Amino acid sequence: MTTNICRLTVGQAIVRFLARQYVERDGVEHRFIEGIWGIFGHGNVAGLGQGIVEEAPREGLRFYKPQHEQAMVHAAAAFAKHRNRLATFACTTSIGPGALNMVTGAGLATVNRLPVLLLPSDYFANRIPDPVLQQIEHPLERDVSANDAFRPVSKFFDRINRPEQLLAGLPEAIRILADPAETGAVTISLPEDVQAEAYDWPAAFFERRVWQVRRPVPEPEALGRLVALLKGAERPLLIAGGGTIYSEATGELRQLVEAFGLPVAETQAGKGALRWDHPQNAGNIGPNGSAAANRLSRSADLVIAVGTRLMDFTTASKTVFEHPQVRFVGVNVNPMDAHKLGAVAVVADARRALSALRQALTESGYRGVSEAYRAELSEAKAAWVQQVDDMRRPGPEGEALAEAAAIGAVNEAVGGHATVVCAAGGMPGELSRLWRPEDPKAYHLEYGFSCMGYEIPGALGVKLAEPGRDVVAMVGDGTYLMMNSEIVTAVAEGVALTVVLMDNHGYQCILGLQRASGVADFGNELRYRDGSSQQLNGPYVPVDFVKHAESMGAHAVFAPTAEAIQAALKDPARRNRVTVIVVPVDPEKRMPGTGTWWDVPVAEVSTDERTRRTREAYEAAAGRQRVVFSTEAGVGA
Ligand SMILES: Cc1ncc(C[n+]2csc(CCOP(=O)(O)OP(=O)(O)O)c2C)c(N)n1
Ligand SMILES: [Mg+2]
Repeated sequence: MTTNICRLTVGQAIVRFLARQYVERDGVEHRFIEGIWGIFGHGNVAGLGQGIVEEAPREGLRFYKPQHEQAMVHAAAAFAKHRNRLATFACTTSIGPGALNMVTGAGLATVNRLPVLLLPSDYFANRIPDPVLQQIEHPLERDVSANDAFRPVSKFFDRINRPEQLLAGLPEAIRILADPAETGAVTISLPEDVQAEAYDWPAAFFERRVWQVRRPVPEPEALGRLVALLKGAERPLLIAGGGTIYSEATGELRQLVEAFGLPVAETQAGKGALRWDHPQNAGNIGPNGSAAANRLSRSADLVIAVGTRLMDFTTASKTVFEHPQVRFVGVNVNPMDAHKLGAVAVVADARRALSALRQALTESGYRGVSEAYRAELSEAKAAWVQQVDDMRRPGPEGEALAEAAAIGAVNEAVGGHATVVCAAGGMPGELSRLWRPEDPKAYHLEYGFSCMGYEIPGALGVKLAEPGRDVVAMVGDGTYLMMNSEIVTAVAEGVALTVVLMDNHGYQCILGLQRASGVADFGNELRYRDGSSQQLNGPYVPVDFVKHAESMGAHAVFAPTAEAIQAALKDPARRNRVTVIVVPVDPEKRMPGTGTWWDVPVAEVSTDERTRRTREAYEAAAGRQRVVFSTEAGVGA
């Protein structure tokens, strides 16, 4: 029956299929693949590229062209993060370098558990013209290509050597992308000849399909164990991770912690789960955290970790939980995360788990934490708020700005509902302490991969996800020099984002780390070579970032004071154009440490006395790491 058959190329079929995939959660449908990003080359221009021009307009799919393949994956990941993983983009590249440029973006998406669909092209399946331009010829394994580099950084990988393989490959790709526990980068490698081949597809393959996004309920036994542990605990602490926000569990979180007086510490991905000024919000945990949250973490006897991967920046490399009998409960849709730190695992959707927990606690007669513990949280929080006020205040007039004061000025000007976007450098550790989000989408930190270069394409992705929101990318000068060219894309798309660039002459956070590791200063600042010196120790290399940004079509402002920063941000024209605000900051006005530890190994032997002393301190600190936590029910028993 010819009516049940569609004859299309692989390229055309992919576009038509992707356009018709939807996800549904809480009774609301979302188009899952909102558009296609691509950079063309011989690998995809005639295959998938032809499919896009023929199918995408008819299907209502928009095409975007970035300036760098890595950046388009960042934009897609940021878009998905802002939309709580209910929508993303597909990304197409040519073979070889274009494809490999996406590998870093794939790693970022997979680490952060964000869905992105990658469609790199591959060399010919028929292998007749081999070796083609950009083909790596593996000497032993003819079926290995550059795209095999995607395997370790993808949650699903398929190579389509015959058209009909798509019939199984594409639905599986969408299933994994839409699954809250399995999601990450999904890669479908497309040999260039196969992309152009036609096939008689069953029409049913292109029917509109709605994928249900799972919200698994907690098992009653697991919930019962959690209730028993909580009732026996004297100093419980809840950690809110990114999963709390993706699951839209922030309302449930608030009700739970208000009902029982539980303190909440946030991770980088979880910051904003509660408003910064919510009385139960102790602030961020770990080496980038608040004094209040870290104080409570040290003495907590029960830690309920919700929607977090428990990375080293959350656990202070496993030193922040000092209570000898501390127990963990992992509430996570992903079993691997739920079981970390020897936790009692509640493998469930965060929203459903928190709601079930509140109900079960109420039914059990639980009255919440003690008055003394509540008072301790309030006092610690009040003291911390005061400290942050002090750190955000600009110094005396005429002195160079500290980065902390510049961040304070930005936050004052844009308020608690603009989305701040950041990923790498010193700023993540400053923003986590200083920024004051007033809703769960106001703080967008990519701190799973902490990838320099994410910020500007990431801000573009956020702006596409919610065009009405004010979006501010905070970038270091190092990050800006690594990846700035999506400013051109934002200009071309008419997407009004703002970039605040902190110029401190190079990689100051790594210089700080170098000093803390007992290593002499070298190789981190942007300096000229000093004569015949082996190191780059000459004067700073000046870069005119204002001119650079202007050359790409942005409106650029030099803002050396808190007032100048605020004036630039309050300019109403900012809402209609790409703005780059260049802020010179004093590299030596660093924020004070948090008194927590981060495991960065120090050289065991050295001719330098400083390094030897640092190694001693390192060994003492490493000795406080807790490698194994008890899995026995201990709290209150
Ligand atoms: C792609 C990538 N390369 C290297 C690093 C390691 N790294 C982390 S921060 C940093 C320096 C960032 O410099 P800048 O953006 O100027 O921020 P600052 O340290 O001055 O705050 C480097 C090299 C990284 N996170 N990502
Ligand atoms: Mg810098």
